[in-house]
Amino acid sequence: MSRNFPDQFLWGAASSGPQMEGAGSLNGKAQNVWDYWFEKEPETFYQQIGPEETSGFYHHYKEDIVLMKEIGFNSFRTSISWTRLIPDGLQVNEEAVSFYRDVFKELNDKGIKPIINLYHFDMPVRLHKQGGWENRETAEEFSRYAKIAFTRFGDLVDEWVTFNEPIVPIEMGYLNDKHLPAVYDLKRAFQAGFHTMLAHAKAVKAFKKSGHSGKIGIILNLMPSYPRSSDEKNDQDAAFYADLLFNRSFLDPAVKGAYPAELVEFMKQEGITLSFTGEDLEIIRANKIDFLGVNYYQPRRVQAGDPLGSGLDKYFQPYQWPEAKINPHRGWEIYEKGIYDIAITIRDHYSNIPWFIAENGMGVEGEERFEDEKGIIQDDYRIDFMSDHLGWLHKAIEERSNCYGYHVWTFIDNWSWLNEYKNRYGLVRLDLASGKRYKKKSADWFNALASSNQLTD
Ligand code: BGP
Repeated sequence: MSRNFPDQFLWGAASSGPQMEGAGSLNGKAQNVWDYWFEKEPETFYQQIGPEETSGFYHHYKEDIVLMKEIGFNSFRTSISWTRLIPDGLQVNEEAVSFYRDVFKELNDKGIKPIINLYHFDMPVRLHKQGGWENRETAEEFSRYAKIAFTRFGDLVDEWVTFNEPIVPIEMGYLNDKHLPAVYDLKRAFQAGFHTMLAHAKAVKAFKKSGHSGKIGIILNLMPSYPRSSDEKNDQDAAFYADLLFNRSFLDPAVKGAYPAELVEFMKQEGITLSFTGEDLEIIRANKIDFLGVNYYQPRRVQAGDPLGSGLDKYFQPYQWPEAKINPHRGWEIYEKGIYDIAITIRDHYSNIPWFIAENGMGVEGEERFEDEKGIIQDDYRIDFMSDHLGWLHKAIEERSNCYGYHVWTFIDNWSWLNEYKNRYGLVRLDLASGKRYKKKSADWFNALASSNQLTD
């Protein structure tokens, strides 16, 4: 069976500056939280591999872009490194401007549309030390940074993203110890989340005011929430709260311009009072996104909360679905239909806003064992993963979902926040020691898919 995707469908991959560029402090880049954390506690990082050990896009972007073209990409998403562009928060780093301008030109020249994100978990250390997103001033600084990016690169980029997965630094940094500041504090989490949303809306406002003809959006990691049972009210409530806190807390204000009333109610229940002004809410209301990017890896399965539990346990608890298919390497459930459920939710509850899959991919540990005698990684599991998800995405598009693209995570094996190079995600294999690139089997499969705009079984 072959299934066609809409004309002009975007095919490509996503990555981020901090995970791919390398080049550490070269040409004036200042530290972000990851550089700082690694310097202080390298043992927290898998095999003590720090953020400087990347595929070296900073030096290799020309050959990488040639490779992207060979794999059939017509688009590519990466992020600007905030501390490379404005190291001290005041002065624009002209070396960084010329690097990014060259990259965007190179992409455009090859017919690969750059989709440029402003923030991918890389808080400048300078701001982190002043409270990061908990500090309202960070939203002001972010908006200044965004304006600089629009002015310096607006002629080369027409699809902009404010944040990638804004909830992740909140969840992992304020309800977990996987991002800095690594504390457990629900109130601080909400305040930091609010300032992130405010920063987003201020950047959207600046973009609209700038008169650029392009579009601006946000990328959210939406995890459809499924209850353990469909007839137990407590399980249903659990799914409702998981969705409210982890999906709708950014989705609703970004698309609809307002926080869900139930979220406000939740904060009251928890005794959380935020500091904000009426003007902040007005900025959020007036600056909705043009498009949405969705990162989809796995669903969230939950069961009834524990009334005596603490924190969010009161509302929901994780649930291991016995029938779940688990990616043994990353421990994440693989549930292809989740992509369809997201598409239908966006169609029916978020005015069918134009959206695209901004990340979907499979991380595998010890991939070298799948190498054939010619040295090519036979990653059929990755091909199946993409193909199965795309099948469900295609069905949603047939049912009127306004989805206009699919980006895989990722182009080339890259450094990751929590696992460094433990799990490989690339269509292209990176030999970390030599820096050499080798296409995996999935790269050829992707090229056939993108070039034909057609999924074939
Ligand atoms: C997403 C992030 C990416 C990337 C990916 C894979 O949440 O946007 O930056 O890292 O997940 O996750 P991991 O590398 O932790 O397996």
